[in-house]
Amino acid sequence: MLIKRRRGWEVPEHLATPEDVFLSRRGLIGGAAGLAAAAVLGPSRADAATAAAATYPAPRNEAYTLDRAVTPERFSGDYNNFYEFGTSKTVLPAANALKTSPWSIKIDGLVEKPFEIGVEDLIRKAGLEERLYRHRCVEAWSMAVPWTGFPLSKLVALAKPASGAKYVQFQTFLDKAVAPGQRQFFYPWPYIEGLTMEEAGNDLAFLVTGVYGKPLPNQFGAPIRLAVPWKYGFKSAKSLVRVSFVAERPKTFWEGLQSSEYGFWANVNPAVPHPRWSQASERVLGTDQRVPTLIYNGYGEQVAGLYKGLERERLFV
Ligand SMILES: Nc1nc2c(c(=O)[nH]1)N[C@H]1C(S)=C(S)[C@@H](COP(=O)(O)O)O[C@H]1N2
Ligand SMILES: [Mo]
Repeated sequence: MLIKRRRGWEVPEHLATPEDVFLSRRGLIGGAAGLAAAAVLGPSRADAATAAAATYPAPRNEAYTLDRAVTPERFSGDYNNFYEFGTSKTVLPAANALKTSPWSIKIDGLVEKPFEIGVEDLIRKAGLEERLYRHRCVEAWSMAVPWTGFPLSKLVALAKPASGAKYVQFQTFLDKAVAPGQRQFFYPWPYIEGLTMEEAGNDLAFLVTGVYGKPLPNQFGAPIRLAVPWKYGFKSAKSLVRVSFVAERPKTFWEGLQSSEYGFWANVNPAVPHPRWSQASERVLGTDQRVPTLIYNGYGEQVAGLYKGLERERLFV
């Protein structure tokens, strides 16, 4: 995402979308990924990697369908926003420096009892499913991906929030030694995002641990990130280390940087332009097409009710 000048989508586009790439890969992944991991990692880490890969692909939840082709991984996996690893879209090599296992998340704030839980443990408790979701970046590009994960509401239930909790705050890891972007003091690290409790309880709010039928590659926000598909992509914070239940609205990363352009609510709305560009349409990654953007990114039926009575808020910035 950009503060000034350059616009993310003004990048030359190329190549067409083969719609069968993802489907053909699915059949292979369970066995092949484990074997490949064993070959690359050697015997000691191979067992853990094989165990993790064995839970993928997870069963598809058919309630979440798409109106468009799944974006092939070679496009979505090499065009990422992950400012911890730089401001270009090519963060893949740098992001691979992040060690994502073991990894645990702190659950704290207004909860019955704060605790820390390993991602593997969390996955065992919550279970995994696959959902096809659209993703709409505020920069007006989009993709459609098969995320694997579990509803955020399951983590909320484990956390047992107190009645005073009004918001859920998400925090990304902070480690200047591995994340060169975090050495730039201009940014208000760590990356913080937030949802209201009601938003967090909506079934669409999803914690993601995998994509394309396998554990998340680092550039997508491994080992666990958020997906809130009715909001602009920056709400979907990556590589989470802490989830806090709080009484006050969190001060989010992008809001801290440029609140006139990136607010707390950030619901997708084609009729409300960004101060510097239109949000009426979007460029679909891996294609040369622009398609009309939909209110709440097409998820209005599920989420519009969350905003009744909040009409005076800046819901779409
Ligand atoms: N920690 C962190 N989370 C982040 C970002 C980031 O820079 N850092 N970028 C956001 C933005 S702007 C988008 S569009 C999505 C991109 O997700 P993707 O790279 O998996 O497509 O991640 C979001 N989550
Ligand atoms: Mo974004």
